[in-house]
Amino acid sequence: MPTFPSEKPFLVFGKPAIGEEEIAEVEACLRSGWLGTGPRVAQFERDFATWRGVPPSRVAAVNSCTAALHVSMVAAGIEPGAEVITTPLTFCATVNAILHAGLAPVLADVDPVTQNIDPDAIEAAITPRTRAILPVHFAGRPCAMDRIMAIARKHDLVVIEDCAHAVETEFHGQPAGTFGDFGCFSFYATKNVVTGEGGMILGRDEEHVARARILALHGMSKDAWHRFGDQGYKHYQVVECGFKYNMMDLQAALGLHQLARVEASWMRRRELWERYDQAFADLPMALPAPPDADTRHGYHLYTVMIDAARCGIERDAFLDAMNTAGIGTGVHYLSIPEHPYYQQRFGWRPEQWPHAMQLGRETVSLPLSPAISDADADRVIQDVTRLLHTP
Ligand code: T4K
Repeated sequence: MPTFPSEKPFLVFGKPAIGEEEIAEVEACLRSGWLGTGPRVAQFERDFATWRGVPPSRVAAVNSCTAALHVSMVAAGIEPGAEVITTPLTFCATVNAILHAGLAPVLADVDPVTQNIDPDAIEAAITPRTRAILPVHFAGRPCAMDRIMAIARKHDLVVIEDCAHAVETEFHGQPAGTFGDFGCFSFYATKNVVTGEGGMILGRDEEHVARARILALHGMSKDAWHRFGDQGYKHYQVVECGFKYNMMDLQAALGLHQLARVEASWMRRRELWERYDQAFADLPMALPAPPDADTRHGYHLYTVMIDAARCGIERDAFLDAMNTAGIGTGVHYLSIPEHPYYQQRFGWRPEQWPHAMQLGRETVSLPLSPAISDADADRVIQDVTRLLHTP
């Protein structure tokens, strides 16, 4: 197999685009001496609520999307052992959060074109023990929320949207995360809005969100910022057995400016997406399906399918060759049943969900960060084209 070693610096997949504003805000936070949950987190929550068009009382910042998913399922009051239907084509956190909440994950296969959970497969997976659906807006593409919400209403199910890839995503003009009972966002280092580690819960019901906020901080009625103020010390009460999932001001210091640039970053990733689409149009590899009408794609992952028969190269060999060429890539994702833990615990086999299995064995994510330049993108295009054109 041909390789094309490069003299150029390694092009990191998923490199976060951190600006001077973020660096200055983190420095100011450090100099202020208040690093924990405080005014910057409160401001980030308000800005995020404005971004998604909901009142601030319907959002709560946490330290990861995994935490947001876990706390949302607890705050939704789903009885222990109940079944939650989700997708096999996702990061392990989606399924692990269901287990952390004492619930039972049930997988429903994806649509091979959209890579999102298939509503027909959801309907087929419903049993008398089903209590919730956890769709993932994969790669930033909105799930078919009209059909999923119709199924949820018909069977009286809770819906918790995994929006880790979907900060900008909309379905029929409505933001992802505002359809279900809860929407859970990620601000991990490689996500579209970055706080390093971080997450946000957006809830339909203010009381549920208030409970989630308390659960995310040990079950305490007051956080430190509200305990120590000009009016003297205020006692807190532990009203729940909670978790340590609160976001720090240090993280929010990044988020404030990342969110302020969310539209510009989205436009840059769309530019790169279209650049790839044009350049790869005649190559044998399958490209991401174009965004559906009346939706807004979050452009989080640009995933191409390396089918060895069509492309003349195995997916993993393609990954290695790109790495040798100095281009970082990602794999989102080997399907959940490919992983030994779930095979041993549930007896799951990848073949049971054939679409997710095939996508997981062929997918390659190409660099799409707003931190990459046109020249970087042209390098990616050149090396991909060379690899797929070389007999
Ligand atoms: N639901 C879904 C659908 C998710 O994708 C995730 C997390 C969650 C829930 C849970 O969200 P959090 O609890 O984490 O907020 C990997 C996984 O592929 C991704 O799905 C996962 N998302 C994330 C936590 O980990 P990648 O593949 O984008 O990044 P990673 O960590 O493999 O790094 C890729 C490249 O990025 C590295 O080669 C270098 C670069 N990088 C990475 C870091 C951490 C940097 O340049 N700087 C950095 O600081 O996510």
